[in-house]
Amino acid sequence: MPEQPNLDGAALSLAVVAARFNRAITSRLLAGAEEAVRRHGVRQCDVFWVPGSFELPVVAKRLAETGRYDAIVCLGAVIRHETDHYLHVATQAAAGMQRVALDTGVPCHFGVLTCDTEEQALERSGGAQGNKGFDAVAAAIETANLLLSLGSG
Ligand code: INI
Repeated sequence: MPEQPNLDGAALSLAVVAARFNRAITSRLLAGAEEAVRRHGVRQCDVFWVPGSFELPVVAKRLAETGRYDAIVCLGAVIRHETDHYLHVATQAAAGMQRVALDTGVPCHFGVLTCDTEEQALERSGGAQGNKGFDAVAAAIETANLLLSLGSG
């Protein structure tokens, strides 16, 4: 297998699921994701919104089961507050996405920021630290192309 990633999206259909919670951040992640879709020539990309990051896996699972998508990208922003609520949201979102991928065979990507402060989240959604939405779409394209090249399991 070549070491260089295949980032050609021409054959791929993606779904992006975005959380409305902390929308000021997640809309920036979505802008980054859409930029990656354009830059890599993804054939089709549908966007869906859910209330918060906790709801990302259940919708990702349903989308994966439709058979219409080569990969799912989940976008969210979990920011630490006074209680440990955020910890449960982040942990369950991550575990749920990995479960979607392993249970369905459709890669499901973790474009969810887990930050201490809104400033850190801004830096990672189009600021000094790049855009994790863009990165998640690039990872989705590479993984989907690799899985396609391996054939059905
Ligand atoms: N959802 C997020 O996406 N980010 C958060 O930081 C967050 N915090 O901290 O509460 C959050 N909570 C909502 C959660 O995702 C669910 O929508 C809610 O619990 C209803 O199921």
